[in-house]
Amino acid sequence: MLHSGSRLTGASNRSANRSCIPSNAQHLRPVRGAQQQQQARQAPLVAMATAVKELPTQPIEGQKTGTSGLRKKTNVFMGPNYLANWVQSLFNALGAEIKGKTLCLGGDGRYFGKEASQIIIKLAAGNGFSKVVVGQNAIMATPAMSALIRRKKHYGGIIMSASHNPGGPEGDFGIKFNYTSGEPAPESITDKIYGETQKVSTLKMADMPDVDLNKIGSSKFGDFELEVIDPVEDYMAQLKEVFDFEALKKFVARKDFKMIFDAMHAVTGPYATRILVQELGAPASTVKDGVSSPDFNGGHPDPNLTYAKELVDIMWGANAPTFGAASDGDGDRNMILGNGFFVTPSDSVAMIAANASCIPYFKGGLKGVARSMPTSAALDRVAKGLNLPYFETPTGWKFFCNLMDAGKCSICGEESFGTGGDHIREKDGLFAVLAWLSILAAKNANVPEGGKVVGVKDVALEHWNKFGRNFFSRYDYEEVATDAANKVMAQVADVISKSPKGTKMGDFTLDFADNFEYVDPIDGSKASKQGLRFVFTDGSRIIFRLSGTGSSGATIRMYIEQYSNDPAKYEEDAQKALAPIIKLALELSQLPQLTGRDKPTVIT
Ligand code: VG1
Ligand code: CO
Repeated sequence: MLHSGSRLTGASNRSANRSCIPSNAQHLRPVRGAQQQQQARQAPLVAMATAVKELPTQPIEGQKTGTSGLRKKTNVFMGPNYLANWVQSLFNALGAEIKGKTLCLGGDGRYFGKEASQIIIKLAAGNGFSKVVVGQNAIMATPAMSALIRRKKHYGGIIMSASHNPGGPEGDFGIKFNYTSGEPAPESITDKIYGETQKVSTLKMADMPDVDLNKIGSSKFGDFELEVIDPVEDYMAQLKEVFDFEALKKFVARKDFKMIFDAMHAVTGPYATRILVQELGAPASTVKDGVSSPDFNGGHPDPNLTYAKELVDIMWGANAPTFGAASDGDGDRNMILGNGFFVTPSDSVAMIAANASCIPYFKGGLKGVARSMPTSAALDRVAKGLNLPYFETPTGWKFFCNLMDAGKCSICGEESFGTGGDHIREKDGLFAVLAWLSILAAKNANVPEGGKVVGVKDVALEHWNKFGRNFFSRYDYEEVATDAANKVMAQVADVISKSPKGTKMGDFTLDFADNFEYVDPIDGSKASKQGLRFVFTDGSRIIFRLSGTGSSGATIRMYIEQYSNDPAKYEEDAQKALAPIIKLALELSQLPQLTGRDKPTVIT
């Protein structure tokens, strides 16, 4: 049924508004002038879509963005006005520039995402966006959002995700904003949003019905347009510009090559199925747990050796595939495995950079590379070898984006299973998978089918033999009492304050110790207190940070790195090779005594 004035060009579902916004609207303020006001009297449903309700609200404490957006328990987000307050604060922070612009929307499919979308769409319309583009069923992987914003030149996007954190009513929900070049909002914006959350008083919501997010197409609500799109299309088009899909297809078709990709019941299921199975022709069984579910099947969609255990078992089992990979809740992380072999993310980004000529997009050479501070210096060694500029940034993808925008960085990565390139402005799980596939395809180009396939471990050994090996490990102590975690950090800071250059610590001699600070070389913005670090004269490092992505308690991250150029050691287990420096780190931090934890929750 079409209502007068409602130019319905696609799907629209006039179901009841079930948002948690209280219906005690104080003012009903027409925003589109007298004509619409006239219509408001004649056709209430249409008028609702063109009017804006101003709902009173009050600031809610603690809506501070962490490393990557605002993350809280789902039931907190579902509380009265919790989500709406943050989104309204975002729009207030962005100010007049949003008028008439297009906002993108989507998320990792976790519980509450669809309901949240309805609230966000109404707020976007009520605050002056002329259009919202939303992924079908409110789905949009994080890298896909970045690709969409860039390719279609949209104003920005809201991603509903708590990434690798568990989902569901008992799990976490999250939200973040990506800006015009597809990048996670820089701190200048997130600080402003937080400021707005402390004074927000009015929610501006378009008075329109809930929309059908299942059907692809456009709907109009007065002047406001909503378009539901295929969430894979732009992303795949982007990847096709980066990789040689024909060459990858040929490689995947080899009978002596098998791969497996674990989507962990999260957002990459439909993406991996389209790209790996439909485009590259891999068998359907290549994608493991490819059907996304709102609570990730009760799992923890974090692609590491602990939470992706099923994949690990397959890759260490009999008849293991040559290549295995996994991605996280929102599709921006990746884990790369070979047959019985784990590539640390720090090594992975270094190896991709060293082999970048296997990827058409990088054929002209790399502009530069960058890594987050706790990430091992394996990438620096490649940069030195290739005579490339390289950068060390704080933890969090947003810090890479100015470098990429300024044309100073082509490939970057974080030790936390994040790898990416300047084709978009987010870390990109499937990019890493296709990058490794491209490397393997190139290394096997001259290996006849049935010959000895060059595998992931062969690529790693070749790399270490050229550059040496940066042994690396991260210990995560999750859900530590905040007090105890603060004590550990205070203890480490205390040791730092008493340790001048030259101090002997175990077998190591201190070069310097500090709390990492970064001055962005492009805009001069400063980020301080980004991690306590000990850097030794041989390049070995011990680093402590508190996580900024958790929703309750504290997570302590301890990062350990030691370099070796002794070929006899290259195949040694990292935990064994690093045992003395790990012992030193635990001693100087007094972590076991202060937290009561004798072992970490996750070892990478
Ligand atoms: C963690 C990682 C960091 C990453 C961030 C977001 O942050 O350490 O490298 O950028 O998660 O990743 P923290 O503050 O918990 O250490 V994801 O996949 O959430 O978007
Ligand atoms: Co993620």
